[in-house]
Amino acid sequence: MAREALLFFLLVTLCVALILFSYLKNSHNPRKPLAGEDVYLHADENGRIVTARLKRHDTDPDIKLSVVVPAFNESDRIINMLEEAVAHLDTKFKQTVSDRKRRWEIIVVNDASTDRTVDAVLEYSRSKRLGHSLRVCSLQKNRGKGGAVTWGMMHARGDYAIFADADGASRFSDIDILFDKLVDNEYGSIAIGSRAHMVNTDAVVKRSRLRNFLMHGFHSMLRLLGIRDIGDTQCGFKLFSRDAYSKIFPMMHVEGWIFDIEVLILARFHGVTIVEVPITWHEVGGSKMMLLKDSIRMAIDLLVIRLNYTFGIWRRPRVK
Ligand SMILES: Nc1nc2c(ncn2[C@@H]2O[C@H](COP(=O)(O)OP(=O)(O)OP(=O)(O)O)[C@@H](O)[C@H]2O)c(=O)[nH]1
Ligand SMILES: *[C@@H]1O[C@H](CO)[C@@H](O)[C@H](O)[C@H]1NC(C)=O
Ligand SMILES: *[C@@H]1O[C@H](CO)[C@@H](O)[C@H](O)[C@H]1NC(C)=O
Repeated sequence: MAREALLFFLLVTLCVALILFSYLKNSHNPRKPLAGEDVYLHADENGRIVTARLKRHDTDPDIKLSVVVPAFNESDRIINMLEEAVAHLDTKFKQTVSDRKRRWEIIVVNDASTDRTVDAVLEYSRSKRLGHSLRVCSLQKNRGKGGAVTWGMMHARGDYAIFADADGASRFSDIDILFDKLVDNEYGSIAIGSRAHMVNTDAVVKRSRLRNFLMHGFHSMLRLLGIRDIGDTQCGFKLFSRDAYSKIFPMMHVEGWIFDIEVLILARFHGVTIVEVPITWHEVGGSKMMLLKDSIRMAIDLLVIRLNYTFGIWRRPRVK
């Protein structure tokens, strides 16, 4: 009797291990680019919408900053965010007062939206004559925020690159604070916006109880599995030096909400310096996170990231 029980137990364990293994094996490979994803749209000087070829790992010495904006069904919110960003970028990135050349680019990564996101962005670009400075790339199939940011970062050309949410929850001009705090480091550096200083303020307390409960759960799990010394890993406002973003993003696997954690883990592996900088944040209506479903996904992803690097299944870059 005992022997059968043992056998049964072994079988069950084996099955569970197999299922888990095949899940891990199949569900977290970085997606290969699909046909039609290697181009971007922009509005030319005459206001025509033009298609051009995207180049990976390209550089342009004239571009100081690339801004990557993931957008999924954002036609309502993204224009406000772009306006705020363009206004700030146009005053900030000038060599001289009369300099009219734009030394920045915005890359909007449309993650297979089914609304008017692309049209709205191109219309805006045409009205502001942004030309090559605003590129719109479209993923053919939805990849999730991590996939979209990764795609944008692989095609950024600036000395620095930041990703920022399309909902404008962070104040774009806070990028100045991030730049101030960015450390010089030959292996690259990152300044991440942080809302950790707001935990006991209205903005957080007013959020629903479920949301806060999940947030605390998430943080406990993070402490166990991931990153211990960063107060807010999930803020959608992170600035990278070129050394940092060009090393980190080609190695990314995670496509979902939790990709920030993999970014930070990879940064550590690469010897990149991370500084956390308090920024202004206001909750914007219309979030597309489905609380319970996304929390469960995040928990699973977090476990996968940890296991994967611990068992050396994902290649760990060498730290010098
Ligand atoms: N690419 C991609 N981006 C997404 C997806 N869902 C949301 N986003 C983008 O991720 C950013 C943040 O999305 P929100 O829906 O505002 O998420 P949120 O719950 O408000 O997140 P917080 O602002 O941190 O509270 C926006 O730029 C969205 O367009 C998705 O499925 N794919
Ligand atoms: C980790 O991810 C890789 C590649 O995405 C996959 O092949 C592997 O099975 C995963 N394994 C674990 C334990 O997470
Ligand atoms: C995106 O927008 C379209 C058109 O408004 C809508 O039909 C679709 O359900 C939306 N999808 C999501 C995931 O919000």
